[in-house]
This record gives sequence, C-alpha cells and structure tokens, in this order.
Amino acid sequence: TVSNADFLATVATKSDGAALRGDYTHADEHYVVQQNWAAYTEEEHELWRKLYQRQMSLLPGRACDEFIEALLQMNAANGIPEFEKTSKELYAATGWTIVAVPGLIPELTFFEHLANRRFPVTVWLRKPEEFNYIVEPDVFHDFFGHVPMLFNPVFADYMQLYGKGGLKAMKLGGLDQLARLYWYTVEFGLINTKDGMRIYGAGILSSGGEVEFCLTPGTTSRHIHLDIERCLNTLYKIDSYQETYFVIDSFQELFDGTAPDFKPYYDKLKLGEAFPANSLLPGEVELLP
Ligand code: HBI
Ligand code: FE
Repeated sequence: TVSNADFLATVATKSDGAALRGDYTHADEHYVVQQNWAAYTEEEHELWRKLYQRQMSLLPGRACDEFIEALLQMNAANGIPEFEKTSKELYAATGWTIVAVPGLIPELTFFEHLANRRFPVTVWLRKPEEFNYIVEPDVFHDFFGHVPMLFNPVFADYMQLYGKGGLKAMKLGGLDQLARLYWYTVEFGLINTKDGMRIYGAGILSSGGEVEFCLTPGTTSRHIHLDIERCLNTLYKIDSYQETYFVIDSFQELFDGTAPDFKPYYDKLKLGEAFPANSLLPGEVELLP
C-alpha cells in the first residue's frame, strides 16, 4: 500500500497551476468551473461507490463522530454527488458553500475561497488503477475527505481563519510554516474523544492504509499533543505515512490556537532550523505508546 500522503505532496509543490491534471480552459478568474454532473459515466459512479464502501468499512471506531454523522447525512454513497445539493445543505448548517474547481489551484485563490467560506472541490475522479494511490487530490479526497468536517461549526470557523491566515502568511513570508499547520491538522489531524483517539484529517480519512496505521500503538510514528509553534516548525513527509501526528482535545482548541497573530512565530521560526518529521522533543509525551 502506498500512503495517500503522496498525492497531497503536489499541494505543496505545484501551486502555480502549471501542468496539472484537469481541464482549466473553462475556469473563471477564481478557478471555478461547472461540475457538469451529467457527464460522469456509470463506471465513474461505480468506482465512487467502491471507494465509499471501502472507506466506510474502515471508519467506525476510527473517524470522529462529527465526520461520520455529517457524512451519513450527506447521502453520498450512491455515486459521485451533485455539489449543488450538498452545498445548499452545508450553507444552511455553517454558511459554507462548495465550489467546483478543475484541480489544484494557486495558493492565493485557494486562501481567498477559504477566507470567504467557500471550499474548492475538484470535479474529476481518479482512474480505477488509482484506487489506493493518487498523485493529486480528486473529487473523492476533496468531497469525501474534507466536506463532512465543514458541517461542524467550530471546525468550519477554523478553516475560514486558516484561509485568512494564508493571505496574511503570503505577505509575511510565513507560507512554509502555515502550510505545515494545514498538513498536520486539516489533512492529518487526530482528536482525543471520550471513546479514544479518532481521526478528523481528510488526508487520512480518504486513504485506505493510513486510517488503520495512524491509530496503531507501537509504530515508529509519534502522536503528540498539538502545540501550534511546534507544529509550524515541523517538516512533514509527503511520500510515506506521517511520522508525527498532532492530537487535539477539541476543535475549539484548534480555533483558539489559531486566533492569535502568527507574525511573531514566523519571525522567530525563520531564524532557526525546522524539526525533522520524526522528532520527539524533551518533555513531549507519546500519546499512543
Ligand atoms: N488547490 N484544489 C486545491 N486544493 C488544495 O487543497 C489546495 C489547492 N491549492 C493550494 C493549496 N491547497 C495549498 O497550497 C494549501 O495547502 C496551503
Ligand atoms: Fe486535501
């Protein structure tokens, strides 16, 4: 099995929109397109159903309740969903909407969407041979992995704050640091619950292998409590399962930690070396020994 961290790698590297998979010719100035739902083939709907079923068989007891409950309400098991329908329900729940995009979009545009409570969802679906591994985010990763969490009001506010923070980080030269926070929370985040540790990160939730791996005790991967400055300063792996998972106690903690101005962090961290992806610092506790 290959980690689905691989496909997220392109998020960090291909931000100029060049040579990306997907049809960018009909995109507007915000990189928004029509989903063109009628154009999906029956084979694609069938592939979606298989992806959905495989993932769903893994999620009970591993994904957080907020994710599973929202996903079930979205009624997305029967084929590639119509964005418009879920977008209306999402708007009613948290004021977010879904916009269709051709694939990866430039960072500035991505942050502008988030800052305005719009989540960009890629329209195309992976090929059957990419069932376990795909290089770029597709509709399954974006819709199945990301959209359910946007039904949670606190997480939804965090995502908007992240978008606003991205726009600020671009001006302050803090993008490398801030991107690590997205990676370790939105994509690969874990949360402590009364029932045990659970997943809320979309990169894990849309991946076959890492759902099981990330909650397995005794692996070489670290599970440490989220400290924002530590996270901003931690490198990540794009070609393997994560070597560090940052764990939160609540989504409120995530929101509160992100509310302060990050400029002092950027100014300080720019002067030093980032921590390797597999570091355990003095005083840090492994939460899943
Ligand atoms: N575009 N469609 C899409 N999806 C993303 O997740 C995305 C993107 N463009 C840029 C980008 N992410 C990032 O650089 C953010 O991580 C920080
Ligand atoms: Fe993603």
